[in-house]
Amino acid sequence: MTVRDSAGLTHISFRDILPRTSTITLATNPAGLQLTLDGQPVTTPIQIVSVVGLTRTLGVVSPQVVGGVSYQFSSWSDAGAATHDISTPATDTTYIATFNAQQQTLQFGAASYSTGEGSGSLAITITRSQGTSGEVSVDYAANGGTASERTDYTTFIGTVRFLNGETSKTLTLLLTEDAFVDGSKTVNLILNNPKGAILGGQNISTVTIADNDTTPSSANPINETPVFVQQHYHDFLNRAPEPAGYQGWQNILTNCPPSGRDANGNYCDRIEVSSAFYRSPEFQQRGFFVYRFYSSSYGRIPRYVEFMPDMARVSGFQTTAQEEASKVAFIEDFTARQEFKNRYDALTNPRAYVEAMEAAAGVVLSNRETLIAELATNQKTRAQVLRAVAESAEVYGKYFNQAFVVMQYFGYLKRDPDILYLNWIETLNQTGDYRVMVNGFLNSSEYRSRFGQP
Ligand SMILES: [Ca+2]
Ligand SMILES: [Ca+2]
Repeated sequence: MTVRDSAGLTHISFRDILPRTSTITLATNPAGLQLTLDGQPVTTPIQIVSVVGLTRTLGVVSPQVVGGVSYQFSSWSDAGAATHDISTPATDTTYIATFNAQQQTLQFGAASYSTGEGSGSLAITITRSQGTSGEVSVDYAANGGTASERTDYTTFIGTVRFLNGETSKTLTLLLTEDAFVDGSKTVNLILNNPKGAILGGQNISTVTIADNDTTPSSANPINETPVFVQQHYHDFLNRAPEPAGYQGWQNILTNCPPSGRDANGNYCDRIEVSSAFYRSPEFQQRGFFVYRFYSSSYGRIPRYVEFMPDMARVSGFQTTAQEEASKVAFIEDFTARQEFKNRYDALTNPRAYVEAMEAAAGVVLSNRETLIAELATNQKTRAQVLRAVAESAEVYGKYFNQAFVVMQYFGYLKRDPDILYLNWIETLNQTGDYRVMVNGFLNSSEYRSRFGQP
């Protein structure tokens, strides 16, 4: 301040002006969410020293998404509106904004579906609401109803994943054409085990399949070429046929001479077409891919109930990138299962881990030392090493015939193998001739009775 006397002389003196202040603390419940102070975003908790009596504006960011969860503003501890002014109090004061977590919801797109037995397939929708950020997943399955998964539809079980931003996914219920006059059938679908989300109210759905047969018939639909080809897509690739492939296989069968061999002497009959589904790159890279994780980890065949949901994760219409992401997610799930953890979690030594898989699979890996070194130096994760073993030439070669036989049971008969499967493996290993085996399954009354009179 400056002091001036009557003669005009001045004296300048400095004094600190110390206003009265208090500390304002801003916090949220749950902790750590964003708020605004005087219109500027702040991350809580935060403390601000403010002059007593000064007006400050408290506000909220709502909704806000943290860790895939959407948070909605509920209330302030001083009962103010979402955005409201306060006069800085004389004493230190805490203001807490309470938010409600709004979980993402997964449910069926419809409470019921209806279709006809001859329609081949039915699209089932799963929707995501209350937010679309992050990756979430849910298991789905057919669970009861009057329809049978041997004669009316293809085993329907798996996990559906929503990537960041995806709001709906379509599953396909594959339908079986039969000759039975058995009226409408129902399939109850359920969702369970949601991850990163909760189930919506519509977590069950009922499918009604109308019969298309009115007169008992001794003709078996599997004798019809279109039905035969379609059923192979269902049973071996777990998907509906795409038009070009569907027509292509029908043409091969339609044009195949009675001898069963084409002009070049190559087989073109039902046995050959049927076996082509197992030998197809699509099956090899998907169905046989998941199969080999059981070979590599446990040296055992998968059970039907294990194999079908695993195969469903990687099958269907997927781009290369989607298929790769599905495979990575499958491996993550596989290695988190109790059987795998019981067997491998204790084997923290890289050599012990790799050699245990070698022993389980009963192979000698040509790249064993490389895998051990890559695991030891963190160039590969444990899951990636497992995948490398499953994709090794040794495991592929050793289990090709075994999986071929097992898939005869899974694909044609929709069940686990019986003890005879060992004989078939021995025959295949000795002769390399799959035609006798495929012929046997195709013409078995167990297979044919899925569709009509055997
Ligand atoms: Ca029918
Ligand atoms: Ca029918």
